[in-house]
Amino acid sequence: MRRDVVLVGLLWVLATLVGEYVVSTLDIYPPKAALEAEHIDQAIRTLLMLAVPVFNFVVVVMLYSIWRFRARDEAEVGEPIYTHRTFTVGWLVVTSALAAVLFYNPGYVGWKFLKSNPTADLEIQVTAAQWHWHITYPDYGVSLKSRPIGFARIEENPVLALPAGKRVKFEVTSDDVIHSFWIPALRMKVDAVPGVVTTMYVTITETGSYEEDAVFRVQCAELCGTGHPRMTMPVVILEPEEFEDWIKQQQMQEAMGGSMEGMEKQGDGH
Ligand SMILES: [Cu+2]
Repeated sequence: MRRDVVLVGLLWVLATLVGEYVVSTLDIYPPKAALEAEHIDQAIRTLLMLAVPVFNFVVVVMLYSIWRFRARDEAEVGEPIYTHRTFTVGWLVVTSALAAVLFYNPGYVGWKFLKSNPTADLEIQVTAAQWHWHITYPDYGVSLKSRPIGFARIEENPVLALPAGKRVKFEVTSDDVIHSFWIPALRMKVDAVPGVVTTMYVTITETGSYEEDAVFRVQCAELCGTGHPRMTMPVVILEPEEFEDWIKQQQMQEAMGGSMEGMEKQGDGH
């Protein structure tokens, strides 16, 4: 038995070293375009690094037991095991300690970072409804409205433009059920709740567009009915000067009563 414990211990250490190497070097993270995104990816990395030893312990003990203690000829019922106090208490203490570490960081530290700076260069209002987004730039009198056409034809929807290097405040609400406003490239997401305005601050760092990567899109992230996956629209992040040009273009279009009104007529009449 002692030999088994030593062997399992060695296998566990080996599997953990390999696992830690993989999760700390493997780049599974899609393009990111916000300061907050760095922190969120780092939080996922931390979670994986703490999960590796626990996961490997369970898997190594299980596989070793299946291999070493399997019934070879005739199956017989072994001695019953009632409890192992040291192991039970040890397991509880170690896993609780790991959870406590996570509650503090990235939990509390990350939450404080996301909430610590309520200033913004630009304000954007977002109203969700089954199944479209209504986006308004109140400082510029520009508004956009998506239609529920989904991922395959996402390019037919108006584009949500954001300026790189600026801090943006999103004020989010809903006209009907709970939705969730999510831009994967920013890694940030906030629920859209009817009767409540939720806020989300994001510091945009990089330019990018939907053509480059599908993470540059708005996506509803709270199941809200049959049209839920179709609540999507492309995002483009522009240099500030290009963003100003984009705004002027939108203002001109709106002044001409052009595309926007046409789009609303084609919409579902919301
Ligand atoms: Cu939804």
